[in-house]
Amino acid sequence: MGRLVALTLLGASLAFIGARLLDLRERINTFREVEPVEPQNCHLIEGIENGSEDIDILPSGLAFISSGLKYPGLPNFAPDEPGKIFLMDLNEQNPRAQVLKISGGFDKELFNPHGISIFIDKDHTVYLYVVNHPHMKSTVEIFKFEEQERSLIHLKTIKHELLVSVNDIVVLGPEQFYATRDHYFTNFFLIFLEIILDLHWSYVLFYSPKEVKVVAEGFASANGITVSSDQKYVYLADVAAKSIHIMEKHDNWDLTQLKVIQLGTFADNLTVDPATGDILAGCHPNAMKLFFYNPEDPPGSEVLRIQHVLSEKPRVSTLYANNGSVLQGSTVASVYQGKILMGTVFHKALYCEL
Ligand SMILES: [Ca+2]
Ligand SMILES: [Ca+2]
Repeated sequence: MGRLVALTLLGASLAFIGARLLDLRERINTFREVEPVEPQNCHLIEGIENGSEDIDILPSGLAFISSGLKYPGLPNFAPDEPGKIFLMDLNEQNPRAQVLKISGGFDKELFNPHGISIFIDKDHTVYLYVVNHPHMKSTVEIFKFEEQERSLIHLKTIKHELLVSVNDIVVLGPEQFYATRDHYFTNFFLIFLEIILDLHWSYVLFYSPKEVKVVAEGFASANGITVSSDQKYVYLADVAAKSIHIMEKHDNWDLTQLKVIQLGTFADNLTVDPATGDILAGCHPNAMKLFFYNPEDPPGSEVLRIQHVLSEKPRVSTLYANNGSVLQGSTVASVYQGKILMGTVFHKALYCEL
């Protein structure tokens, strides 16, 4: 009798896992291919070969690019090279990427940069906040940008027990930021379970030296985060749910959800077009190709523009789409005066004129 019960339980478990795996195959867009869309005058950025996961641009047109991310389960073509921050001046005729020197008491060998966010203080000092994964842990590094010297001075490392599996941040005040936790678990096997069971245990955290709290939760995998130009709304990409959440920001930093925009593609990082207020989303069209990398059939890239974000009917259009022949695994797109810069998890970076 005991054996019969055990066999029945085993059979039921296998059937359940099988059904979840079949469901997962659909959820990760296993069979999706993209139709190409390419703006004019595009070229790959020389010198960026190992990722450009996140990009943030100063109002003056200087772009910061985080490069060299090592993330469990995703490819990296230079596993022994530390990560870097590149700078590009988008006012130049042919903008080139240069590596920013880093000084201060900071272990550059362990630099594993992920999401980034610029903060400009009242005295116009520019700070770059960078999500870092030394030894696959999560910290937030604060750097001061020295424009003349083209360098970053490391000022501080922020750690907190709730700053776990951090993907992206958006800084809104001195040491005040929202951060996304993309998975609840940190163990690779448990992350896999979290994905196949479609657990919604990921959240958005508010951090300040005085208070740290979860301000929005229930996401499958909270990834890119940014704010509207007037700083009244927070935009969040739930990458695994293929959606963008529009949330209202309150004086006490709490967030309440206003609406969810379904995309049908895996939105990674989000930026706002300063000229229009539109959201730009760097997306993964097919997550299967991203996680099971095959150079013969690589993951593609897709950049969406979402207009009229706060209206009844936001309009979603495709700015860029490629099957991986040019750009693989796009994560972000950022615009400046008719130019667009697109980044990737582990591949190159593309610059186009719109
Ligand atoms: Ca970011
Ligand atoms: Ca991201």
